[in-house]
Amino acid sequence: MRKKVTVVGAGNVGATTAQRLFERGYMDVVLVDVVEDMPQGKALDMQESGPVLGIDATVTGANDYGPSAGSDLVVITAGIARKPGMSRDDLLLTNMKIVGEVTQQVVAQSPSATLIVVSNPLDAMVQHSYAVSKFPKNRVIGMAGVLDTARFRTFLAQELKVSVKDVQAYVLGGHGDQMVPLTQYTTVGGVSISELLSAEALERIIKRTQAGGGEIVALLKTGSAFYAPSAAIAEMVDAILLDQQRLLPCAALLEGEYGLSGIYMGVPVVLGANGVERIVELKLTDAERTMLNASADGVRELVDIMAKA
Ligand code: TXD
Repeated sequence: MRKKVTVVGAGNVGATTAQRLFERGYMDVVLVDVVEDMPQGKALDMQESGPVLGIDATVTGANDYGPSAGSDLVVITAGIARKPGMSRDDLLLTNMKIVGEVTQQVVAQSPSATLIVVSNPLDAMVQHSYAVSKFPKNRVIGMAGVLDTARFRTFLAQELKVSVKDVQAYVLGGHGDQMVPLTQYTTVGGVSISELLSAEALERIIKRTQAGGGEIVALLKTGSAFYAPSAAIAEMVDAILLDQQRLLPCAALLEGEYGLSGIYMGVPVVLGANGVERIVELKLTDAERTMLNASADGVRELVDIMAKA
């Protein structure tokens, strides 16, 4: 039997994710949104690409969670996205309500699913979804680090004129502006980045990466990034459903790791059939630790606002 994946939110990120997953061919996809007929229309359009692509998997659109029942994995992209001038934190209370309601419905239909939360502000939303779901921590994961790292790797590859395949990097911390790039673990074909790039060039690329989401928002004007985000989600879905044991930066619940507790934060994890198989603790410099703590304070502030709402 094929695996079953539900994507909640059929907007830019959700629909593009559904397409990427459907085109892998090894899973059936259910696309859920509150907008009447829209997920059904997108799903039917995708389904009709099947004969051309040679794919027999199904993709189903719905406005309720019945068709999602028994999903192996659920991706939550529901919510509002940034417009120019908005920060991710401006989305907090609106998306908290949406992500909370969505999580309740998802859990009722798919009690054994692994959840990948995507809605922003990411670290706070995944923490909220974890609390509402009452799932074990290994089965509630946030997507941000793979995207932030992909942006970093893109800019490094362009600067050095090398293949993106050879650029390895890890980022810790909150999504986007709060990310902590680990330059000591950034390599090109195993060669440390400090051997290949000046400190100034590296700093410029880090700044561009941290503001990478905003750069796209400013260009698109009506929404935020979705091609790279959906590619990042699909990589995580493969890692889990195909039990690949990939080492990827994801938002995971910390319970003492990196000196932090009771908070979701981007860290390198091994992703496999059990979701977060384990968190990998890397040695940090004092500067990196300070940045990570600042990032954690930012997430805690949002979690406190949610607790009072
Ligand atoms: O790295 C990351 N984590 C991110 C996060 C990268 C890119 C986008 N990121 C965030 O994902 C973004 O800030 C938003 O909070 C979400 C979704 O972004 P997207 O660009 O897909 O937003 P859209 O196009 O506005 O789509 C959101 C859809 C839209 O169709 C709504 O009708 C739907 O969500 N929606 C709902 N679906 C189901 N149930 C409920 N309650 C609901 N409310 C809205």
